[in-house]
Amino acid sequence: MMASGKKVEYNNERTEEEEALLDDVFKTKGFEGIQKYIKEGLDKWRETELHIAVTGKSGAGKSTFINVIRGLKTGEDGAADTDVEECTKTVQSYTHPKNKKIVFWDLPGVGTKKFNREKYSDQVKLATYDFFLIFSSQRFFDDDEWLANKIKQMGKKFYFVRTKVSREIDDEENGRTVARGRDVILEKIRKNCLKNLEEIGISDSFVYLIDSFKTDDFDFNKLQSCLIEDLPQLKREVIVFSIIGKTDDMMSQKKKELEKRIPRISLISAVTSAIPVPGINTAVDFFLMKNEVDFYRDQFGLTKDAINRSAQMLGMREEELRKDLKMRGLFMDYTVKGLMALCQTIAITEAVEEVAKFMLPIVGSIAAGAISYKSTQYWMKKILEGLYQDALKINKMMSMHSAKSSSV
Ligand SMILES: Nc1nc2c(ncn2[C@@H]2O[C@H](COP(=O)(O)OP(=O)(O)O)[C@@H](O)[C@H]2O)c(=O)[nH]1
Ligand SMILES: [Mg+2]
Repeated sequence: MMASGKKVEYNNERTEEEEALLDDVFKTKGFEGIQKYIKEGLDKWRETELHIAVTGKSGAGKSTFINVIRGLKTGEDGAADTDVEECTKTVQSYTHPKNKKIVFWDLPGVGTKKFNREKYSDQVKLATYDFFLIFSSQRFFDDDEWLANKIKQMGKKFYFVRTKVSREIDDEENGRTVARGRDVILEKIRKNCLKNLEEIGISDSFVYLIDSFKTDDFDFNKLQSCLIEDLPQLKREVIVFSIIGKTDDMMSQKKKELEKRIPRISLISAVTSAIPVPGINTAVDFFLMKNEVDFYRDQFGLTKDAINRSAQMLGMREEELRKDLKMRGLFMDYTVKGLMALCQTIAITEAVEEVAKFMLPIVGSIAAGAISYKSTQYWMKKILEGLYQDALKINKMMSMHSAKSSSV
């Protein structure tokens, strides 16, 4: 079957990363070896550990933040106790509910009798973390500067985080006769924080103003995005693919990382088509495609269960939600059979024309391989975009819904 007259737009640009990957696998392994190698690469993030240290004085809001970022409330099973004097404790660890390899470490702040500068590095095993969040609900002190320098010397990143800003804004608003905009108050807090950091010898820094009870507000998302951007590729995948956040910004981060997998998925497809299996149509690796699409849906909160949950929150039935939003991605049949039918709608003649221009080092000489590569790439991009748009639509509907219910 062929969709007559349908123009297929291919993107022939190959990234350097893709190029190096193609070269490397081609030289060292046979076709089967290549398949295995790329598949393992796709899953490597699942085995990669990420250790996040949260440090700061007692009462700064460390435990509360760790609970919130793990999607838990104080008092729930597995949640950290909040408002607990920590002088008797040392270091507590909490794993991420979606990925046990992400560990949050609740560290006591430096500068108490028990945790003084001389012993701190050893006591908390400072060298073992990937990055540090230095918390305060008020001022930062010389001890924070000392710690920041230690972290810098180890070649690692730290971020200053000022907590409980919502409460401070409320207090300030309540204490005034003439109302002042929340933004104005927020900027005043920011300015004070930066001045405070300068006073302890840290200039050119940024401080994230957050409130763990208002994660949609202030710098909470900015902090999350910044951590992601600063991490090396594999660690970035760990956090982007594990984090539950559903903001538009998070969805776009997820899309960006998922997109990077497409050349590899396409290459496996191409290689598969070059290995003849009698009696099986291996033009494209549909099982692989289906797995990847399932992964997209899980990432975007578009599995059947997740859509059901979203529909419930909106007070609708699942079918209603799909129809209401005219969801493109969700109307598609993502079974292996459905994907096969989809791929057959590609204009084969055009795909073959493309092959002439597209010289893959490994499979370029094999027309079937090049066609598989291009059609897998084409459809995965389309499917990813469709699902991404659907996720944004749900987000929009959710925020309209919550705005409506809070104005009632
Ligand atoms: N309003 C507000 N209260 C917070 C915030 N973070 C923590 N708290 C409260 O501050 C107290 C101490 O928090 P906790 O997380 O136990 O601090 P830790 O000692 O640094 O672990 C608790 O009563 C929390 O409910 C926040 O961002 N906003
Ligand atoms: Mg605590």
